[in-house]
Amino acid sequence: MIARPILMQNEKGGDGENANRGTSVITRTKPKTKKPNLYRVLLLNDDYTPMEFVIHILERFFQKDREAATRIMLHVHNHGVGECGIYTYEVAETKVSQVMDFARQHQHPLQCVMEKK
Ligand code: TYC
Repeated sequence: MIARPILMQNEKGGDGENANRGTSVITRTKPKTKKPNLYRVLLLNDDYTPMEFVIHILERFFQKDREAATRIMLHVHNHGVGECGIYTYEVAETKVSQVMDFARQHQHPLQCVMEKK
């Protein structure tokens, strides 16, 4: 880890009278930024939700074009589960709620879940 200077106090420079008198530089050993925890949002297969509805979900809530949406839907259909996207906790939670609410409104049993990466 690279120690980076973060604060320099009371350094005046110039004629030398005040330069660096009683001052110090402190450094941090940790980077200031932290990687956020990321979560996969997954769709689960079922026997009843229409393929076209799942494609619509992927376009509407996961910004997929028709080709990507169709590919993901078929992956879920053939393998039982598939990834819609990877997001921070709050975004993933919102996507899951939006999908579950929309599916319920249309009386489809589609299931959407999130899992920590
Ligand atoms: N298996 C469904 C069908 O044959 C299609 C489907 C795909 C359902 C993906 C859910 O997450 C899903 N109509």
